[in-house]
Amino acid sequence: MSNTTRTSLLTALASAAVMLGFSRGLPATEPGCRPNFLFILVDDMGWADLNCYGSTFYETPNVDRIAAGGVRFTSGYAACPVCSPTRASIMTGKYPARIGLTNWLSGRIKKRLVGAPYIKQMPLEEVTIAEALKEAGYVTGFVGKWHLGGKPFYPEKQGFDVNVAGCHAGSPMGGYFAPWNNPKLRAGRKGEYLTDVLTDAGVAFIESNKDRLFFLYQSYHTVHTPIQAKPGYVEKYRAKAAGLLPHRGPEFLPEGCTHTRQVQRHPVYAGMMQSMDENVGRLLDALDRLSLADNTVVVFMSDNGGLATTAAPTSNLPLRAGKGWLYEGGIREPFIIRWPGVTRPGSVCHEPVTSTDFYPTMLEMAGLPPKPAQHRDGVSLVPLLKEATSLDREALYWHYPHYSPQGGCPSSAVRQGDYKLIEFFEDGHVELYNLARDIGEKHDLVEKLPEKTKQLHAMLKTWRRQVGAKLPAPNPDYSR
Ligand SMILES: [Ca+2]
Repeated sequence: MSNTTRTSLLTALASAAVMLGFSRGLPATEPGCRPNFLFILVDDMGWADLNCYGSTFYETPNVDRIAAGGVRFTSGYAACPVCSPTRASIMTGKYPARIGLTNWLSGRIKKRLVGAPYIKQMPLEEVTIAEALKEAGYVTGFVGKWHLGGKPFYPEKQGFDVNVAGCHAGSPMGGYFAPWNNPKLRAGRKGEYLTDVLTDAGVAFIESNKDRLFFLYQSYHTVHTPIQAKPGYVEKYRAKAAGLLPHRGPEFLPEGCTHTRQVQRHPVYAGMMQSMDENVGRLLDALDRLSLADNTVVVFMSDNGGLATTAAPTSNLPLRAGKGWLYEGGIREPFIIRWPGVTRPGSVCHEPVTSTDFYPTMLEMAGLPPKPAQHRDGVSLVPLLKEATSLDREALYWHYPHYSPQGGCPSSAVRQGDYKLIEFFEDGHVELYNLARDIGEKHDLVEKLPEKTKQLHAMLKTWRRQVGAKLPAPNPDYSR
């Protein structure tokens, strides 16, 4: 065989390999279709905070661009009403109760009960979604808030090739304006805004890996406290709020031992939302500019409900309560997936889905085999993204056996179809709601539907046994 013939043959074989998707060492189920992933997680943002979910005060044209090109889920949930457990559920595909990480790191409030014991880091034994994709040839980047353990458990120990800013802390160390004090982030220049700097890192990661398969997990600290925005934006929204008609009815209503905000018009929070949205736009623009958008899946969600009680910068209405509670305001999230060439632009899905589902979904999108040890709680959403209308799943579950700083009490919940039952551990009472008719959870159906109540309560108790959920205990030092 002549050198020319051999070269032609090798070139032809290489082209065929690329067409068949073997170019990166593993076969894809759909030739040449293995996508990049840009996963954008926002902290503490509420279900009703985006224009595409109904907000008329905040301005989010860029996040709305993701929804316009993909599927917007109306019943997308976080696996927990506080930070760290939901983050662990995304990384592991498991319910927080199954891995024993059920509270934010590291909080423990005692009242009538002592919160259940929980682990203080995501175990290294878990095969994270980053490890699974890295094993398949993806370069993996983490930018922003981690909050899943100390140094031995940082992102670089959990499958990420690059870690910018990911550390033990749950809030920006030193606030949103430089100087900050983050061991994994360069010193900021005076006046620099954290959300902008994290996007610089995300865009740099995309640019330097534009010729490789990549998974970028862009995990913004915003819109978590401290509520701090650029002064110009604060002025803009102060003027906007002043121009609104007075809010009809009270601005706050009682919720347990606290109160819930009933209207969105906090100018500083609105300024944070604008910075968040602009920076999401910068990431999307980078994908467009580098001609990567058509082969990049974009996911957008928040890790728990909006902060609507206690400090209360936002309102999750029509949902009840907010971060730290198992009412819908604490767990229902903006949940958007854009998969170019697959998702029908601007579509809406009402099937209940949750943060444990990303793990099996992303593996299937990448044409990778399932990992049965990790896929114990999540379900792949690929059928829904391809226009199926429902999933084969019995129910969704939550277990938050702790008091939250926002007034939430130790509780568990189950949602099956339109019905949701919440069990409160302090006094053992349960509440039942029909979310299709009563999204605001105002009408408790326990007395009206005793059989349904019994059935869901039994399912919840069985599930807790199956996952080894730990329960809170009486507090011997408690006195009224
Ligand atoms: Ca959070």
